[in-house]
Amino acid sequence: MWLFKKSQNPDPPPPSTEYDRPWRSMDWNKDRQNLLTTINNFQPGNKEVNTLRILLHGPQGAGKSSLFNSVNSALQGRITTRALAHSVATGCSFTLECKTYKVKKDRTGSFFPFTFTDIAGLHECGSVKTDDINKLLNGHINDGYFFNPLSAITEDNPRYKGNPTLKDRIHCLVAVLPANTVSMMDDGIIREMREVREKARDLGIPQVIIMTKVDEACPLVKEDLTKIYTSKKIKQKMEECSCRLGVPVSCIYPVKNYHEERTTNTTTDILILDALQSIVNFANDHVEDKVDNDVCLLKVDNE
Ligand SMILES: Nc1nc2c(ncn2[C@@H]2O[C@H](COP(=O)(O)OP(=O)(O)O)[C@@H](O)[C@H]2O)c(=O)[nH]1
Ligand SMILES: [Mg+2]
Repeated sequence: MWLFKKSQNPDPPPPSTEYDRPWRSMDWNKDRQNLLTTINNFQPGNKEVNTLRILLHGPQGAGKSSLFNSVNSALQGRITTRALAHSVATGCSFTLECKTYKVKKDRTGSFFPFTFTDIAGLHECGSVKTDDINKLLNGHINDGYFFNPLSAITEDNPRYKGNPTLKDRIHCLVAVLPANTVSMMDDGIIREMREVREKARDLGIPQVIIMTKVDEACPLVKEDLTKIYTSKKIKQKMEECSCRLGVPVSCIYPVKNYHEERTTNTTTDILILDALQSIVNFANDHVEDKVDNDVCLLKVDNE
């Protein structure tokens, strides 16, 4: 009798993993070309700074090198792997090079007016000293410097720049966190990331969070990347990143990097290019603000 009754009232369906409407709008058919055109035409607004410097920062394995490769791939229209992803570092005693990458614009040999500095990141057993990252933010460290996890750079080092100007400084800090493991991330790493973030904030450097590996965090998104802004799981992971790092959700860009693909595709490109456009705009606003501030200061001095 009861069994019969139960079959008449089946269990309620599991709650949906998707929202009815996306929380960010994106035109998956049109936006790629618009984004490419805008980025191709972009020029920094401050003539003293012809290249905007973007620093990638985050734990080892978060997808920093893959993010640079994905930006490069989306802009070139083919898969490229210039930054060595998943470096085979073993143990705790390796040194970490500060490497800056330019992105080639076209076959004439010109470059986009922005660069990415990729440093192997923070991890449990020895990382780039926070003091070194602060120096890097301020433009004191030249490319090719090998970070020593045990000691920070000293002023007598040949790669130390004594009097950096605005063009040498970092113009946007990009923190990279993986969606699939953000909950399990060591508190020490998060603390270090917050410290760097706070330092950047004190210097007025804008910041963006890139949340990678969305495909690993949500099966729905793995199946169909266009569901990224309707997936409840991705929203929840973004809220987690926001809470752990202390940044608003609006500064977080979820992306899937190219990591095993052989060709680029529109949806992956759009997410990468949309994040890139925001990063470049924030960096540009920062260098323009610096000019405005300097002009204000000059005016005050003259009064
Ligand atoms: N599934 C997936 N794997 C990724 C993604 N981004 C990076 N990876 C993989 O994660 C690993 C670490 O990436 P890597 O770029 O070397 O991290 P880094 O240490 O921060 O530079 C590599 O095996 C990548 O292929 C992503 O968006 N999705
Ligand atoms: Mg790397």
